[in-house]
Amino acid sequence: MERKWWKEAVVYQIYPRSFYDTNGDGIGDLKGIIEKIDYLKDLGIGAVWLNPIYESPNEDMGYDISNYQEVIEEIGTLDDFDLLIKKLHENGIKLIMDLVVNHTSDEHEWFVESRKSKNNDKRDYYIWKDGKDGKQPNNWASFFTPSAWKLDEQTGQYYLHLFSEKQPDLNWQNEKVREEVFSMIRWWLDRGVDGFRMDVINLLDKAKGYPDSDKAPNIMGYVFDDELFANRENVHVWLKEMREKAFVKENSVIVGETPFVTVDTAKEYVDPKNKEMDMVFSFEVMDIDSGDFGKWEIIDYDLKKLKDIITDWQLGIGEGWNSLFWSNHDQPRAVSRFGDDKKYRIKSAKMLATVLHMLKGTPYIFQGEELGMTNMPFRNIYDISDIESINYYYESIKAGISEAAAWDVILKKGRDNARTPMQWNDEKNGGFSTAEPWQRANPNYEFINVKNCRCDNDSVYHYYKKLIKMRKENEIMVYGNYEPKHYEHEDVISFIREYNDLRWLIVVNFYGRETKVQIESKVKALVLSNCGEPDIIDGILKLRPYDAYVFEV
Ligand code: TEU
Ligand code: CA
Repeated sequence: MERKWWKEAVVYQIYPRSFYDTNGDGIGDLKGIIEKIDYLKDLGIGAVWLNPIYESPNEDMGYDISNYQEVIEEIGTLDDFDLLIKKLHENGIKLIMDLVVNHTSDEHEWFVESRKSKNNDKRDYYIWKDGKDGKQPNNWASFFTPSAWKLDEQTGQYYLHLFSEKQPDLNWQNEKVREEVFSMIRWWLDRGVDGFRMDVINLLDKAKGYPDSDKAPNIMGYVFDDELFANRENVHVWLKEMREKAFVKENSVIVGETPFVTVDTAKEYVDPKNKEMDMVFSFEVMDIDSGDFGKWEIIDYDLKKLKDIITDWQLGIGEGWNSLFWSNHDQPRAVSRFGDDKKYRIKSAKMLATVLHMLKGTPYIFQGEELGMTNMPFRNIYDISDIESINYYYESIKAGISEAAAWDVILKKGRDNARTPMQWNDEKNGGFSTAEPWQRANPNYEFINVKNCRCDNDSVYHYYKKLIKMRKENEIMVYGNYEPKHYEHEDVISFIREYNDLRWLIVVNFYGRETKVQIESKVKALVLSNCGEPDIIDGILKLRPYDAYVFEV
């Protein structure tokens, strides 16, 4: 297995608007990240993934870019950016930017031009179609709105938007579009960027001729059929072209954000000999509790299903490499979703951290996860800024879902849960800003915050720090083989990592009830636990709620 910096590093995801505000406007900024580099350094992470900082009208919080080569004013300037890179590098931290090239903002000059007339020279930068029988060109649903098409009065044609109406999809069939994107990537790499996380990169190629889907429509009457817009043939062609023409800088990393991939489809993206991408984010774990209506329908699942997904990816990625994460800016807080954010908050957050760092792949920590930050007690829909949640709320009520039911899903799954301010201390707004923050801080900043965590050796923070340090000192955590264990056990996640002659056994109790496991191998030493010494009698390990152990066996 080839050694790479991005296999060895732990990546820390920063959502800049909510990280740290230095100029008192309630919005986190690049200067704020610079001020907190000591914090990142102390935590020990090797790379930062920065959510979009480009010029944007913020319809979708920066995922609607109106200028790829400028920093949005409220977050900073290109000078701040250059300084940030310089300081990160001085501290041995790499920078991965977030790039959104499946779509732009409708305020991007390309689209402003494109919509002007049918023969504008940028017309073909986007996907324009005539309507069918006075309706949309086809029955496709979008992620954020009922239909994926919007009629533009000016020319009487519809444009495709897989996300909001203010996020028109770029036409990747057009070679000029690809050249523009590649040269922009080279421009950022020249500035010192170490790689990109590429937003919905597997959606670039849409089904030829834009046919109707023959699958069943959703409650809004449209069809969300990923087969018609995800993982299609040309994505691979264009990714190869991109790697070759844009990623001219050696060792720069490409992490694809790829909804709807399975390990089989992912393999093709990350197999090193294909020269496409280095890692992808899979959402199979994130979708585990979602029903037919996507994330908006929450269903029960059992641990077996979670283990099946994890094991499929661990064993099936081949020569490729996995990304590991429990949460990001689109997901609820990890401890609230997969642990217990009340009685066992600290313990269960550490259990999740153990799994995250002990599996094979690169761990991604979402800001605040290392404190055990929780979901937000939003009061009502007026507390919500996220377009996805807001649109879902009104559209689903229109379609007959009760207000209470719609609100309940937003509380549990809404993206704003992840986007509340980072909790630095117990002062006003958790020390994030002296002004009213763009998103209200979670009131539990009074006790969940960086300051408290740092002076408490038993905190979630110190546990993360320890795991990150262990990764640097123990190659087994990076390059060791993975082998599932105790697979049929209903309460535990367990596996072996093996490297040369060394074997580590990981056993965690995923639930808040007691359980036990028969350990077959002889335990030589305790490597790590979130709960002190193990209770093993006659090979039987007793586990209290959320206990997590790593043994040398
Ligand atoms: O998300 C892509 C994506 O698939 C989302 O629909 C995701 O599954 C959803 O937000 C989960 O609720 C990326 C970005 O991460 C997201 O923030 C953007 O809104 C989206 O692309 C459009 O650019
Ligand atoms: Ca600010």
